[in-house]
Amino acid sequence: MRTDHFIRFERVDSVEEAERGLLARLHGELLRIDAVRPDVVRLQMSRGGSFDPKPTYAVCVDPLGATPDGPVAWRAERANSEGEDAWRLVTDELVVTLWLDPFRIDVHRTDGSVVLESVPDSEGRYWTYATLNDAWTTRRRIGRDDAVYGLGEKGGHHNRRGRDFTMWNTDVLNEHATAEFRAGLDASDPRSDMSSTEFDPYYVTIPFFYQRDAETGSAVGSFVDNGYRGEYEFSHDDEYRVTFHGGQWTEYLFAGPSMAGILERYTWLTGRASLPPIWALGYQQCRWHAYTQADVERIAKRYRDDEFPCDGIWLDIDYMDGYRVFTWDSARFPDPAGMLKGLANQGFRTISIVDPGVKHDPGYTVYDDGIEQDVFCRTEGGDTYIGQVWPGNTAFPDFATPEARSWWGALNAKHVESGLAGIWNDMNEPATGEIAPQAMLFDKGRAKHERYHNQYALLMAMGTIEGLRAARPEARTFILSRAGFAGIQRYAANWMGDNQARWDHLWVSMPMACGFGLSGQPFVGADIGGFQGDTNPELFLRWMQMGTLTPFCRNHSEIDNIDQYPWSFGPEVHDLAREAVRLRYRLMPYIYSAFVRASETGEPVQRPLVLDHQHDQAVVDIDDEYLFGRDLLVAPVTEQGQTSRTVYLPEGDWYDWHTGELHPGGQRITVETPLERIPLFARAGAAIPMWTEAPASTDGYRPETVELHVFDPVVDGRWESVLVEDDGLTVPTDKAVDGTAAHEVERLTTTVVVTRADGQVSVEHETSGPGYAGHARTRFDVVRHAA
Ligand code: NBV
Repeated sequence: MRTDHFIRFERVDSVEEAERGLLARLHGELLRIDAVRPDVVRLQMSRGGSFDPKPTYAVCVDPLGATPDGPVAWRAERANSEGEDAWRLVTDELVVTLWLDPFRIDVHRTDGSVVLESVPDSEGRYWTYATLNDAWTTRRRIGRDDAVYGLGEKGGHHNRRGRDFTMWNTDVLNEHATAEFRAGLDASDPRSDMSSTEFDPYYVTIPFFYQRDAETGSAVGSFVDNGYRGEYEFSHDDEYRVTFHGGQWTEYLFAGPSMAGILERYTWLTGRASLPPIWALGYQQCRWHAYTQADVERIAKRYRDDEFPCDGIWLDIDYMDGYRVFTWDSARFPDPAGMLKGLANQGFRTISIVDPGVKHDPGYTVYDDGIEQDVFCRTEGGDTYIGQVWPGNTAFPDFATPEARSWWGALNAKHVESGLAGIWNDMNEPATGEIAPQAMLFDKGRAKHERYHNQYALLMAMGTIEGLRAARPEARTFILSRAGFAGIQRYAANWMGDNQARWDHLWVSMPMACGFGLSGQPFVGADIGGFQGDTNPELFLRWMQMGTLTPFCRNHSEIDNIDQYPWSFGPEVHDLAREAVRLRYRLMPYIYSAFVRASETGEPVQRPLVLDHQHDQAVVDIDDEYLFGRDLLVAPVTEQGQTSRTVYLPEGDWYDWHTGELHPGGQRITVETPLERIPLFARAGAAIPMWTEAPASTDGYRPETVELHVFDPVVDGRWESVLVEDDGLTVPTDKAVDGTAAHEVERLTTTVVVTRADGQVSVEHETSGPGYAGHARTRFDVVRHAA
């Protein structure tokens, strides 16, 4: 490639102090370096001399506004001693060095350790903008053994070091949507194989990652606030490269050194998951199938007859009239409201799919109204963009405009009036079938497709939430989304799309969920049993045993597969699957409390061992086991016929959940994996709150007793566990996404303190809070587990 296609950004012409940092001029562009928090800095480069004030909808606070740490102290310094021609921005925790010639940026912690070290390309360029393909690239140093985590929904191992990734929301199983990526790759590259666990790119884009230093265990973080197509290259020996094809360079750097701290700050910027209704944490029954109303009612009844706990019944695309969104097929569903009421009476919530594609069908009111209100995406020539999805020719709402979002929100609000409890958004990459989406313009034709492609699902969820909240301001909302962008956690849960009924796909759902969790999205789950292809009894059961210990727990499979209900594989599988689901329900107070924490601090529910044990070199690459909440360690069965497996137990002491046996941490042990159970361990010192029995559903379940399972510590120390109880359904506060609460939350918070001093264990618990409507618990039963 000829170098004159690049703007070289060689020299900084001038630097001045600005509101929160430095403002530099170079090559006709502006560069800003702002102190966001003492350990977070923002780097921004203009295009054409001006900054994009809102590159994406990811960031939901004013990054230069009030911070949880109070005012940010900073100063600017001119460094002009020998060999040094630079400006510095110094906070209490960071030193950003802006070198003037050649232009580059390095960032250190105040103790001198490296946060970011720029490296040049072969021609000495540190930061390039390629005019040829409208892309900017930056290169940084990375150690060969450093680990990389995050990037949201990605395939393969959770340590991303050694691989390259593309950021472009993609309908993974659609040959047309993936052809371009596959064509650009060698046939042997697993990223090009649609059934490989390393296929790339996926449905969701989150340009946020951690780099963990192999020598010190310290981590730094980077979030690029850019929705255009991007590439992260971690396959190079000593450097990594970040390229975005369009948009500006707006990057937040996090000094760490703790991954948990980085995640707290990242979720301060992009928001935390809204607290889900408790029923969304129950077991969910889904299947793509042309059901009738009678079929749905029969399935629901079977769950109750079998005393198999279940909270959610899901309706896929065939409930609609000819795939027209917001309609019902009246032949198959003669009385939707009656059906939904009947299901509700048995403690079921019903969730229906809503795709973005609106059938091009003059006479269909949603289409006609969309045309009338001018809320559909246009082509360059100003026509309505038409893609090919389920209904055939399809128009797409222009969610980049507030009008289209409000219009969509109102349609959703009307749709749920029939008694639906939640909305399932599919095909929102957006998937356009055989038609490439690039001709779909946004913002009334003013914005290129590329600017909003990766944000489409986020904007769709924003519109949906707006409508649901307006219709039922007191109710917590529930949306499940396939695609997403940074910040999607504020509005929706994500499932991991169309996986396959294979053991390696069961495995990959672990690192994928952990990648999501580390990237701000705690509410995730894979299709239990596997979506594509026929599952088998053993795979189904093992997947149920794992899936019931993941944040979102839904059985789902593709049309025309064999039946995949719990009762489809004979009584043994049924009963063991029911045991697994019952354990989830008994653990509900623990799971729910973990979600409360996620919504308040960003702390993930399902997470890799490295998050809580960052300095243990042994856990860096472990991704066949995970922590579920703070105190449970899950080691699923990932192979057919497996009768035992090894499990690494990190620091601490661990009780085998099933046998009660105690194992010191910091070692690898081998445990049996009989068909009845998968390895599960509780951390010594933990108090795990449980219901005494598994109800049929969470609906109206208000037990008088909650058990506190205390796992006696074997070394002296103090452990704290927190249980949060509230009604699980209403909005617990009128708090804004920035976390400020306007009044005391209607809930009860119980702190359990387990202490061991001189070999004596004591347990104390204290409950505070105003309580909540419907509260019935009168006692705790402390159940002790000792070695
Ligand atoms: O709506 C049908 C399916 C759905 O069941 C699945 O969960 C989505 O990921 N949908 C994809 C469209 C068809 C895919 C082949």
